[in-house]
Amino acid sequence: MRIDAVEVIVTSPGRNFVTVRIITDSGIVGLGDATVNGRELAVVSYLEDHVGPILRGRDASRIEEIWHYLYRGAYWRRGPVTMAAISAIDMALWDIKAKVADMPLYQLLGGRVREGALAYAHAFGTSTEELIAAIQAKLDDGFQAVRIQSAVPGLDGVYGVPHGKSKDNNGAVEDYEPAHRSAKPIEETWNSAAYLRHVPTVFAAVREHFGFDLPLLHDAHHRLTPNEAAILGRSLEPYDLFWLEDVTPVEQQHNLRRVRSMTTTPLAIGEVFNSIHDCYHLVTEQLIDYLRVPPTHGGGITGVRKLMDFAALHQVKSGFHGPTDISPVGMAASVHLDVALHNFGIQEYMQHADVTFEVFSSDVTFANGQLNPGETPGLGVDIDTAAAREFPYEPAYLPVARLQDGTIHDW
Ligand code: KDG
Ligand code: MG
Repeated sequence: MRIDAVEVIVTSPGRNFVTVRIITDSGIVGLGDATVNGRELAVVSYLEDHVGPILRGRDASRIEEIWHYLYRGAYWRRGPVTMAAISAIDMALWDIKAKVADMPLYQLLGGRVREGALAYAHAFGTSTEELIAAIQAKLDDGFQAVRIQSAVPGLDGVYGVPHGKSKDNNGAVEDYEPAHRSAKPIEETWNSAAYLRHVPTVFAAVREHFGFDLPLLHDAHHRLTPNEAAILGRSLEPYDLFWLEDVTPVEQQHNLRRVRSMTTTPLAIGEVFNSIHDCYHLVTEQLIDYLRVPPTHGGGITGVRKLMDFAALHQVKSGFHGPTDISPVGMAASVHLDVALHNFGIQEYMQHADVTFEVFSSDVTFANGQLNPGETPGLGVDIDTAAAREFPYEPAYLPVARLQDGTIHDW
């Protein structure tokens, strides 16, 4: 079975998505997610100008070889753009292989090891009362684990607490960089000292209201120094977090040594990683508990399966990134892995806007706090190419953070 064409579809139903469609000479088609939030068109060029032309005519069944052809066979390796392109090709080839086998993808990964994948929702509030109401709404929706983010007194906007009212972004319940937001990044202010003082008070109020059975998570979005991260981890220990995420910028893996030695709060990292080399020391030195790199950015099913098997040797579990900028195609890939990986931890699940499903269809279901991939052969997803054309690309960016004196701050 030969690859006839590699199509790249850019569409913005609620937000921008880049989807690869591999068409084979047998007529079987596979889908892959290549979305890199805020840098979408760079991946489109990589795929259309450099990957598609060298894949035409190749044997679509040789997934492992194609992975190495694109990764090892290229002089310029790694990086988010290259790896998102490889991820999408790999995902589409696994979709095809599972369709040929007439099995849902998770069966080719060894079959189920659990009945469903525990998912966590996002809850946010500009006040503690609003946050408590938002958590309750997620529990009412069936979630059994919640990430909580709160505005910080004195700061205009904090990432993770969407600007404007929820439900007004093209019907999105929650979204940080929706289509129509603005052609340039918005700017937010940041003050680590104010944040470090405020967050423990939020957790105290939430634990007081909901008790200790509810798994709670929190994301620091890479904003802290190792020492600040250690202070935060220690101050949150009484509130028994499921995890504390992305405490420091990611370039320096050794940053986590200080954090780890100072606090027993579980740590998660890796939504911006794209290869095993980004987290080798984090894993082998057991500096983290959960690894966040999803199949959309970590080299597809092939890349992330290897990464998670390696992590399993060091008791590190998965917690794949699952915001709305992972398309329904990428989400399906994650959920197939979630039910098949022994060292699954939890799955992030930000629900897409209704308008997203005017373009994509997906067999992924959510019930009793868990996600399931469905039984359709392949990934269980499809894209309506005519509907996709109705939602043209619009520039949309992640915000930029500045300190109150104007200095640009870390992501
Ligand atoms: O593309 C980046 C966003 O999806 C990300 O910042 C959201 O931190 C995030 C998360 O944990 O989902
Ligand atoms: Mg995050």
